[in-house]
Amino acid sequence: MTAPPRVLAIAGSDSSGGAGIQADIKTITMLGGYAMTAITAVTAQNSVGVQAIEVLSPELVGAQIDACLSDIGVDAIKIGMLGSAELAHSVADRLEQLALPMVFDPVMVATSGAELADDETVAAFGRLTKLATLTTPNTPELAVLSGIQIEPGEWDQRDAAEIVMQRFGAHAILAKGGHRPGGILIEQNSEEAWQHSTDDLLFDCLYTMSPEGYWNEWEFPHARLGTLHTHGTGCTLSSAIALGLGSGLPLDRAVKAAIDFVQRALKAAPGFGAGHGPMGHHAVR
Ligand code: PXL
Repeated sequence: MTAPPRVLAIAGSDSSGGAGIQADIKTITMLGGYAMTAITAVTAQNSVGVQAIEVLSPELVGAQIDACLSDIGVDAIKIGMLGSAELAHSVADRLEQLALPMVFDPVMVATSGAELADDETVAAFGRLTKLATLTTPNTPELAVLSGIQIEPGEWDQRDAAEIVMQRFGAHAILAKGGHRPGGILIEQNSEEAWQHSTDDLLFDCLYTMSPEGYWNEWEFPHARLGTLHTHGTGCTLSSAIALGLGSGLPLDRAVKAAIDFVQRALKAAPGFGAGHGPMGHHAVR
């Protein structure tokens, strides 16, 4: 039996199990990997909201990372919620000493629950964006990182990705289309629930810049599924990509496989909770 890829998720805990480190462990495990964690923050939350957050100390987060690296070993890293600019800087200090595939999901949630988009955070996120093999912003996060407004229309998104690359020296950006308008919502559980035409598609776009300065881009069209239960999609996507990179897949194939996993987990959502409930990682075979 070949050894499973070892993936370290540096991210926050979601008590309700749908997002954060819990989504990372489920994703990595269901895809055949070995999941390890460095927990950055503990959140009390459920499908209707976040009730409390406490960010852990940089020392404790660093000790968790070192514990995994020094014994089990790590094939790829996923970075999610960091919760403070200070913690983001200290994680960047630690990761700058490593040469591993890294996927950075630039989650902007602060201890207060408010958006973390101040100058210090953007600077620290810039360092992580430069280090990462791939950064996976949604539209609001891409707007913060690039400093430009992103209106409907693909060109703004591409311009924003190019600015992030120039501003921070980033190598690759996956601009997630889920927050953008477009794509007809398909009613969940309706007759035609999982049948769709091209009108129902939305696009995740992967942009890369080679060290020699060559630009490349890929579009990944997929259905916008008519479901409330989207909690944890970003966490799931980024840890699935990290798993793919850790198992040696090239970036575009790791992204494609991860998008497929998210789609299948969305379709298998158990319908728990009164709000935006969890996906069905457990049922993706
Ligand atoms: O998807 C962003 C995210 C990341 N990390 C934690 C979260 C969430 C969203 O709920 O709870 C811990």
